[in-house]
Amino acid sequence: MDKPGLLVVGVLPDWDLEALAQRFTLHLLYEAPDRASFLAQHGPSIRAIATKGELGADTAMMDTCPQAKIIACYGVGVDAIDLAAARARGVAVTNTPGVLTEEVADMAFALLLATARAIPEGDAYVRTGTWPQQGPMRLTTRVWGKRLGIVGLGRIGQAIARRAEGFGMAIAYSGRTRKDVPFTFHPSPAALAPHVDILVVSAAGGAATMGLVDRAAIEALPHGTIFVNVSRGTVVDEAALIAALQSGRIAAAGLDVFLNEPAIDPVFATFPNVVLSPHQASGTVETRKDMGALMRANLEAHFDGRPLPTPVG
Ligand code: 8YV
Repeated sequence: MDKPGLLVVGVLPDWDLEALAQRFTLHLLYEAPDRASFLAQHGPSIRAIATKGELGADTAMMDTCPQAKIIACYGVGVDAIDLAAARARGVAVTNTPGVLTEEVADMAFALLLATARAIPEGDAYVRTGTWPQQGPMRLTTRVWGKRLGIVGLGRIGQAIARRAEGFGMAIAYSGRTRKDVPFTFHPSPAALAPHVDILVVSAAGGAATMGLVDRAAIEALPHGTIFVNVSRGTVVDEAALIAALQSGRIAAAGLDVFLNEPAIDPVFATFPNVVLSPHQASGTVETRKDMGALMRANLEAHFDGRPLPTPVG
Protein backbone atom coordinates (compact mmCIF):
# COMPACT_ATOMS: atom_id res chain seq x y z
CA MET A 1 0.00 0.00 0.00
CA ASP A 2 1.24 3.50 -0.82
CA LYS A 3 2.41 5.50 2.15
CA PRO A 4 0.53 8.78 2.66
CA GLY A 5 2.38 11.89 1.52
CA LEU A 6 3.75 14.12 4.29
CA LEU A 7 4.83 17.68 3.60
CA VAL A 8 7.81 18.50 5.81
CA VAL A 9 7.90 22.29 5.94
CA GLY A 10 11.17 22.87 7.82
CA VAL A 11 14.35 20.98 8.62
CA LEU A 12 13.91 18.16 11.13
CA PRO A 13 16.64 16.02 12.68
CA ASP A 14 17.55 12.84 10.81
CA TRP A 15 16.12 10.68 13.61
CA ASP A 16 12.69 12.22 12.97
CA LEU A 17 12.95 12.01 9.20
CA GLU A 18 13.97 8.35 9.41
CA ALA A 19 11.09 7.51 11.74
CA LEU A 20 8.59 9.49 9.64
CA ALA A 21 9.80 7.83 6.42
CA GLN A 22 8.73 4.44 7.75
CA ARG A 23 5.12 5.54 7.68
CA PHE A 24 4.99 8.38 5.15
CA THR A 25 6.35 9.44 1.79
CA LEU A 26 8.27 12.58 2.72
CA HIS A 27 8.16 15.75 0.63
CA LEU A 28 10.82 18.12 1.95
CA LEU A 29 9.59 21.62 1.19
CA TYR A 30 12.70 23.24 2.68
CA GLU A 31 14.88 21.58 0.04
CA ALA A 32 12.76 22.82 -2.86
CA PRO A 33 14.39 25.59 -4.89
CA ASP A 34 10.96 26.83 -5.98
CA ARG A 35 8.41 26.47 -3.21
CA ALA A 36 5.34 27.30 -5.31
CA SER A 37 6.08 24.80 -8.07
CA PHE A 38 7.02 22.15 -5.48
CA LEU A 39 3.66 22.62 -3.77
CA ALA A 40 1.82 22.63 -7.10
CA GLN A 41 3.53 19.37 -8.07
CA HIS A 42 3.23 17.45 -4.78
CA GLY A 43 0.27 19.20 -3.11
CA PRO A 44 -2.41 16.83 -4.43
CA SER A 45 -0.69 13.78 -2.87
CA ILE A 46 -0.01 15.41 0.51
CA ARG A 47 -2.19 13.93 3.29
CA ALA A 48 -0.51 15.61 6.28
CA ILE A 49 1.70 18.62 7.00
CA ALA A 50 4.55 18.60 9.52
CA THR A 51 5.55 22.15 10.34
CA LYS A 52 7.47 24.06 12.99
CA GLY A 53 6.55 26.75 15.46
CA GLU A 54 8.16 29.58 13.56
CA LEU A 55 7.16 28.36 10.07
CA GLY A 56 3.49 27.50 10.55
CA ALA A 57 1.09 26.93 7.68
CA ASP A 58 -0.87 29.55 5.78
CA THR A 59 -4.00 29.33 3.67
CA ALA A 60 -2.00 29.10 0.44
CA MET A 61 -0.29 25.97 1.75
CA MET A 62 -3.59 24.46 2.84
CA ASP A 63 -5.14 25.29 -0.53
CA THR A 64 -2.36 23.54 -2.44
CA CYS A 65 -2.64 20.46 -0.18
CA PRO A 66 -6.42 19.91 -0.13
CA GLN A 67 -6.11 16.27 1.01
CA ALA A 68 -4.05 17.21 4.08
CA LYS A 69 -6.37 16.83 7.05
CA ILE A 70 -3.79 17.31 9.79
CA ILE A 71 -1.13 19.91 10.48
CA ALA A 72 1.28 18.64 13.14
CA CYS A 73 3.45 21.36 14.63
CA TYR A 74 6.91 20.59 16.01
CA GLY A 75 6.66 23.22 18.72
CA VAL A 76 4.11 24.51 21.19
CA GLY A 77 3.42 27.86 19.52
CA VAL A 78 0.88 27.63 16.71
CA ASP A 79 0.72 31.37 16.05
CA ALA A 80 2.12 30.94 12.53
CA ILE A 81 -0.62 28.45 11.60
CA ASP A 82 -3.82 29.98 10.27
CA LEU A 83 -6.07 28.18 12.78
CA ALA A 84 -9.30 29.69 11.45
CA ALA A 85 -8.47 28.50 7.94
CA ALA A 86 -7.62 25.04 9.26
CA ARG A 87 -10.89 24.86 11.18
CA ALA A 88 -12.88 26.01 8.14
CA ARG A 89 -11.29 23.24 6.07
CA GLY A 90 -11.76 20.57 8.76
CA VAL A 91 -8.01 20.26 9.21
CA ALA A 92 -6.85 19.11 12.66
CA VAL A 93 -3.93 20.95 14.24
CA THR A 94 -1.61 19.48 16.88
CA ASN A 95 1.38 20.88 18.77
CA THR A 96 3.97 19.70 21.30
CA PRO A 97 3.05 21.21 24.67
CA GLY A 98 4.62 20.10 27.92
CA VAL A 99 7.73 18.41 26.57
CA LEU A 100 9.60 21.69 26.02
CA THR A 101 8.41 23.67 29.04
CA GLU A 102 11.40 23.12 31.30
CA GLU A 103 13.87 23.56 28.43
CA VAL A 104 12.51 26.98 27.48
CA ALA A 105 12.49 28.01 31.15
CA ASP A 106 16.14 26.94 31.40
CA MET A 107 16.95 29.13 28.41
CA ALA A 108 15.12 32.09 29.94
CA PHE A 109 17.30 31.73 33.01
CA ALA A 110 20.44 31.17 30.96
CA LEU A 111 19.78 34.43 29.09
CA LEU A 112 18.90 36.22 32.31
CA LEU A 113 22.14 35.16 33.98
CA ALA A 114 24.22 35.70 30.85
CA THR A 115 22.97 39.27 30.50
CA ALA A 116 22.98 40.32 34.15
CA ARG A 117 26.38 38.76 34.83
CA ALA A 118 27.77 39.75 31.38
CA ILE A 119 29.05 36.25 30.74
CA PRO A 120 29.70 36.69 26.99
CA GLU A 121 31.55 39.93 27.75
CA GLY A 122 33.70 38.22 30.36
CA ASP A 123 34.38 35.33 28.01
CA ALA A 124 35.46 37.71 25.25
CA TYR A 125 37.61 39.67 27.69
CA VAL A 126 39.52 36.62 28.86
CA ARG A 127 40.02 35.55 25.24
CA THR A 128 41.68 38.87 24.35
CA GLY A 129 44.60 37.82 26.52
CA THR A 130 44.76 41.33 27.99
CA TRP A 131 43.40 40.46 31.44
CA PRO A 132 46.89 40.63 33.01
CA GLN A 133 47.41 44.16 31.64
CA GLN A 134 43.88 45.53 31.90
CA GLY A 135 42.95 44.13 35.29
CA PRO A 136 39.52 43.23 36.57
CA MET A 137 36.46 43.39 34.37
CA ARG A 138 33.68 45.86 35.13
CA LEU A 139 31.19 44.92 37.81
CA THR A 140 27.90 43.35 36.76
CA THR A 141 24.36 43.09 38.17
CA ARG A 142 22.99 40.78 40.87
CA VAL A 143 20.22 38.33 39.96
CA TRP A 144 19.29 36.59 43.24
CA GLY A 145 16.79 38.44 45.37
CA LYS A 146 15.77 40.82 42.57
CA ARG A 147 12.20 41.61 41.48
CA LEU A 148 11.27 39.42 38.51
CA GLY A 149 8.31 40.22 36.28
CA ILE A 150 6.94 37.49 34.03
CA VAL A 151 4.69 38.43 31.12
CA GLY A 152 2.49 35.37 30.57
CA LEU A 153 2.31 32.87 33.42
CA GLY A 154 1.39 29.82 31.35
CA ARG A 155 3.24 26.53 31.53
CA ILE A 156 6.56 28.10 30.57
CA GLY A 157 6.06 31.21 32.72
CA GLN A 158 5.34 29.02 35.73
CA ALA A 159 8.48 26.97 35.08
CA ILE A 160 10.46 30.22 34.99
CA ALA A 161 8.83 31.24 38.28
CA ARG A 162 9.86 27.91 39.88
CA ARG A 163 13.46 28.63 38.96
CA ALA A 164 13.16 32.20 40.22
CA GLU A 165 11.96 30.93 43.60
CA GLY A 166 15.28 29.10 43.89
CA PHE A 167 17.01 32.44 43.33
CA GLY A 168 15.00 34.05 46.13
CA MET A 169 13.38 36.48 43.71
CA ALA A 170 10.21 38.49 44.35
CA ILE A 171 7.94 37.31 41.55
CA ALA A 172 5.16 39.28 39.87
CA TYR A 173 3.36 38.54 36.62
CA SER A 174 0.88 39.86 34.11
CA GLY A 175 -1.57 37.81 32.14
CA ARG A 176 -5.13 37.57 30.96
CA THR A 177 -6.30 36.18 34.30
CA ARG A 178 -5.13 36.05 37.89
CA LYS A 179 -3.89 32.56 38.76
CA ASP A 180 -3.94 30.63 41.99
CA VAL A 181 -0.25 31.28 42.64
CA PRO A 182 1.61 33.07 45.44
CA PHE A 183 2.93 35.78 43.06
CA THR A 184 1.76 39.36 42.59
CA PHE A 185 -0.67 39.84 39.69
CA HIS A 186 -0.79 42.91 37.46
CA PRO A 187 -3.40 43.17 34.73
CA SER A 188 -1.02 44.31 31.98
CA PRO A 189 2.69 44.51 31.17
CA ALA A 190 2.49 48.30 31.60
CA ALA A 191 1.10 47.84 35.12
CA LEU A 192 3.75 45.22 35.92
CA ALA A 193 6.71 47.12 34.45
CA PRO A 194 7.35 49.72 37.21
CA HIS A 195 7.67 46.92 39.80
CA VAL A 196 10.46 44.84 38.24
CA ASP A 197 14.23 44.75 37.99
CA ILE A 198 14.12 41.97 35.41
CA LEU A 199 11.31 41.34 32.91
CA VAL A 200 10.92 37.98 31.16
CA VAL A 201 8.43 37.61 28.33
CA SER A 202 6.95 34.12 28.03
CA ALA A 203 3.45 34.78 26.66
CA ALA A 204 2.20 32.78 23.68
CA GLY A 205 2.46 34.51 20.32
CA GLY A 206 -0.38 35.22 17.92
CA ALA A 207 -2.91 37.92 17.14
CA ALA A 208 -4.09 38.19 20.76
CA THR A 209 -0.62 39.11 22.06
CA MET A 210 0.67 41.17 19.12
CA GLY A 211 2.58 44.10 20.64
CA LEU A 212 1.43 43.11 24.15
CA VAL A 213 4.67 44.46 25.61
CA ASP A 214 4.04 47.83 24.04
CA ARG A 215 5.89 51.14 24.15
CA ALA A 216 3.98 52.18 27.28
CA ALA A 217 5.13 49.02 29.07
CA ILE A 218 8.73 49.42 27.96
CA GLU A 219 8.78 53.08 28.94
CA ALA A 220 7.36 52.15 32.37
CA LEU A 221 10.35 49.90 33.13
CA PRO A 222 12.76 51.28 35.73
CA HIS A 223 16.02 52.60 34.26
CA GLY A 224 18.50 49.73 34.07
CA THR A 225 16.03 46.85 33.72
CA ILE A 226 17.21 43.50 32.37
CA PHE A 227 14.93 42.17 29.64
CA VAL A 228 14.52 38.60 28.35
CA ASN A 229 12.25 37.31 25.58
CA VAL A 230 11.69 33.59 24.97
CA SER A 231 8.20 33.84 23.46
CA ARG A 232 7.83 35.47 20.05
CA GLY A 233 9.22 38.66 18.56
CA THR A 234 5.66 39.74 17.78
CA VAL A 235 4.78 40.00 21.48
CA VAL A 236 7.13 42.96 21.96
CA ASP A 237 7.18 46.40 20.31
CA GLU A 238 10.64 45.87 18.86
CA ALA A 239 11.20 49.52 17.94
CA ALA A 240 10.48 50.50 21.55
CA LEU A 241 12.80 47.73 22.78
CA ILE A 242 15.61 49.03 20.57
CA ALA A 243 15.01 52.61 21.76
CA ALA A 244 15.13 51.44 25.39
CA LEU A 245 18.41 49.62 24.75
CA GLN A 246 19.80 52.80 23.25
CA SER A 247 18.66 54.97 26.16
CA GLY A 248 19.81 52.54 28.86
CA ARG A 249 16.29 52.07 30.22
CA ILE A 250 16.94 48.44 29.34
CA ALA A 251 20.48 47.85 30.58
CA ALA A 252 20.84 44.45 28.96
CA ALA A 253 18.67 42.04 27.03
CA GLY A 254 18.72 38.30 26.37
CA LEU A 255 16.75 37.57 23.23
CA ASP A 256 15.88 34.18 21.77
CA VAL A 257 13.14 35.51 19.49
CA PHE A 258 12.81 38.45 17.12
CA LEU A 259 10.63 39.91 14.41
CA ASN A 260 11.49 38.59 10.94
CA GLU A 261 13.55 35.59 12.03
CA PRO A 262 16.07 34.61 10.85
CA ALA A 263 16.73 37.90 9.01
CA ILE A 264 16.52 39.95 12.21
CA ASP A 265 17.11 43.67 12.55
CA PRO A 266 20.92 43.97 12.29
CA VAL A 267 20.94 46.67 14.97
CA PHE A 268 20.71 43.94 17.62
CA ALA A 269 24.18 42.72 16.73
CA THR A 270 25.60 46.17 17.43
CA PHE A 271 24.58 46.18 21.11
CA PRO A 272 27.34 44.86 23.37
CA ASN A 273 24.79 44.49 26.15
CA VAL A 274 22.50 42.11 24.24
CA VAL A 275 22.91 38.34 24.31
CA LEU A 276 21.54 36.91 21.08
CA SER A 277 20.21 33.39 20.67
CA PRO A 278 18.90 31.98 17.35
CA HIS A 279 15.44 30.80 18.55
CA GLN A 280 17.07 27.96 20.37
CA ALA A 281 15.16 27.72 23.66
CA SER A 282 13.79 24.23 22.99
CA GLY A 283 16.92 23.23 21.10
CA THR A 284 18.48 20.40 23.09
CA VAL A 285 18.84 16.88 21.76
CA GLU A 286 16.70 15.54 24.59
CA THR A 287 13.79 17.93 24.14
CA ARG A 288 13.87 17.90 20.36
CA LYS A 289 13.66 14.07 20.50
CA ASP A 290 10.61 14.39 22.75
CA MET A 291 9.05 17.00 20.45
CA GLY A 292 9.63 14.79 17.40
CA ALA A 293 8.14 11.77 19.15
CA LEU A 294 5.04 13.73 20.17
CA MET A 295 4.60 15.15 16.68
CA ARG A 296 4.83 11.63 15.21
CA ALA A 297 2.43 10.27 17.82
CA ASN A 298 -0.12 12.86 16.66
CA LEU A 299 0.38 12.01 12.99
CA GLU A 300 0.15 8.28 13.64
CA ALA A 301 -2.97 8.66 15.77
CA HIS A 302 -4.61 10.65 12.97
CA PHE A 303 -3.92 7.96 10.38
CA ASP A 304 -4.89 5.16 12.80
CA GLY A 305 -8.17 6.89 13.58
CA ARG A 306 -7.26 7.23 17.27
CA PRO A 307 -7.76 10.38 19.38
CA LEU A 308 -4.99 12.93 18.86
CA PRO A 309 -2.66 13.12 21.89
CA THR A 310 -2.27 16.90 21.83
CA PRO A 311 -4.82 18.64 19.59
CA VAL A 312 -4.95 22.44 19.48
CA GLY A 313 -8.30 24.03 20.23
C1 8YV B 1 10.21 25.91 17.71
C2 8YV B 1 8.97 27.14 19.33
O1 8YV B 1 9.11 25.25 17.34
O2 8YV B 1 7.71 25.57 20.53
C3 8YV B 1 7.72 26.64 19.94
O3 8YV B 1 6.72 27.35 19.84
O4 8YV B 1 9.08 28.24 18.98
C4 8YV B 1 10.13 26.25 19.17
O5 8YV B 1 10.15 25.14 20.00
C5 8YV B 1 11.40 25.13 17.44
O6 8YV B 1 12.37 26.07 17.17
C6 8YV B 1 11.30 24.18 16.28
O7 8YV B 1 11.46 24.83 15.11
